[in-house]
Amino acid sequence: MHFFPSAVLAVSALVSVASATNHSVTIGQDSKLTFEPNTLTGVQSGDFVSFKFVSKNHTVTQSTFAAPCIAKDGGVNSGYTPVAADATAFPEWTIQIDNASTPLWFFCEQGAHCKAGMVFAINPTADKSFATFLATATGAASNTTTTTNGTTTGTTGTGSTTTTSDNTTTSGTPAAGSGALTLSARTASSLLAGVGIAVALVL
Ligand SMILES: [Cu+2]
Repeated sequence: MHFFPSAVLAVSALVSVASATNHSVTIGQDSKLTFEPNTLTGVQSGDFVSFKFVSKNHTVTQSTFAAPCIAKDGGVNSGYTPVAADATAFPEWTIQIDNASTPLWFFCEQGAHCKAGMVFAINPTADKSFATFLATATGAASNTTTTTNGTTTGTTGTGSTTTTSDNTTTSGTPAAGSGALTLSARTASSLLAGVGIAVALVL
């Protein structure tokens, strides 16, 4: 019998390609202001994250841990993605994670959705937790509870759903294909340069 080392190499290359995972996130399930799930952990470099918009008009906009509701300079952005009430097909926006070694933070730019807790994180840590990110977004982190004349006021930080108008604001520029779609500072010489951050909006 002959042994073919090249066959072994071919198999190992296939395994490597097949290891990229696709993570799915649903946006606006049951017309709520939500990313479901709102946190992904264990995401690896090279993995894909697909966002499916199922109601209203939301965005997936990259931000920072310190400023959850402000678009990050040079960050990725799906742009406003409206979904008709009677829609039967739903837009999907997919990013490939170039560098999963640090947490990535996102929010919805629409109206007051972020302040209502419409935020999302990839690989949060103990130091930079999703709970803290959410509390910063909703303002719970900076508010203090005060007691005046026996009446306790202040925020609870529960992130409960706030009713807002979702159908009035449709401004904004869809960013698909804008060319500013890099999730990391990796250089062009990286292994993933060929695919880079692949972003696709599929209707
Ligand atoms: Cu939204």
